[in-house]
Amino acid sequence: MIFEKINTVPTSEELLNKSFRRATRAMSGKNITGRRTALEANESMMLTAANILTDNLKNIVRRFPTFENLPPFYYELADVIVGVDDMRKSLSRLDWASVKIHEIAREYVGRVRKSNDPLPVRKQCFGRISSIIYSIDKDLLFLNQARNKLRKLPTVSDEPTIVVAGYPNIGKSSFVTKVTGATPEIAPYPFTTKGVSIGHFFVENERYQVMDTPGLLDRPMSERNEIELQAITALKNLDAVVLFIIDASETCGYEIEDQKRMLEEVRREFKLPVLVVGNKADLPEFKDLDFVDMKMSTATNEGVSEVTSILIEMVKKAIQEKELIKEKEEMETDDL
Ligand SMILES: Nc1nc2c(ncn2[C@@H]2O[C@H](COP(=O)(O)OP(=O)(O)OP(=O)(O)O)[C@@H](O)[C@H]2O)c(=O)[nH]1
Ligand SMILES: [Mg+2]
Repeated sequence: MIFEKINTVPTSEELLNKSFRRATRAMSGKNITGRRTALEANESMMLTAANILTDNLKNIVRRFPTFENLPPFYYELADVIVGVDDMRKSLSRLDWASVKIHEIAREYVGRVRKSNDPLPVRKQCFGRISSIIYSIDKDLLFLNQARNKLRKLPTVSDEPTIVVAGYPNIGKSSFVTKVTGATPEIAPYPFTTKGVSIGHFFVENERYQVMDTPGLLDRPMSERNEIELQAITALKNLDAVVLFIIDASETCGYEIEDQKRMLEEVRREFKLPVLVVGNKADLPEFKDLDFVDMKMSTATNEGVSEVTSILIEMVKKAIQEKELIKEKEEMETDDL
């Protein structure tokens, strides 16, 4: 999973406890008698505590991804789910706290050296460090929530993809199982309880990804909220085409008119190439429909490999067009 490297983000309380405990432990067993050893002891307690805090804060920041480098699909999902801007702000406040704590520790090391009684100086230092850490309490909590949500994002690779859509019970899973020849892997996807299932197949040494999207692309777009729609359109960042399956026998329990309406919505929302295929061609109830491009039966295999070949051609073409656009854009910026 792409975000699995992010560890739990500790609370401010946990951070402080950990660092002060360690600082105290570093001192235990040392025989502090004279002024000199007392100075050294307090000095090193402050430095230990500060180092542990700055190390911890830096580690948290480092383990979060650099959002600019994320594949666009994940960037968009991360943005929908937690807000990339808010994450950036919180992370930069952690950076700020880390710098500040380092400064405070150095300042107080200087003060301890000049003082007759180092204990109150050290206590004041810990007080200031604590209030810095408490001031980023909200950021730590927010980042931990973000982390928990990001970890649930699906493993979708940046490779040619076929997204399978259509009403429930029309043969989406049957198609995915047929072409990938295996039980697809189930990956979590925000807003679907069932997750998306992802399978792969190879043609001429090229790997293709097939996504079955139960609960995601099996009901009308008009029933969805804004966030859900954005999560769906994150898919457009993939090199993908949509296979829209119609149950032309209506044995799935949904009328052709409703299925057709959903198809129009999918076209509108996705702006991806769509292949419309009538499934269950083996049934006597099957109807030939004018808006359907091809027909198949995942039960008898009729038409399945033809549909797959057309989909592959469509993905290849989509990728070529994308590359042409990119080249053109690069040439235009060169001209400037
Ligand atoms: N006769 C016939 N039945 C089919 C065909 N394809 C699928 N079915 C049947 O239709 C039912 C639904 O198939 P699935 O592949 O589970 O459909 P789905 O679209 O994934 O359904 P959900 O995951 O519930 O949305 C099953 O009982 C299949 O056996 C077909 O080509 N012909
Ligand atoms: Mg299914």
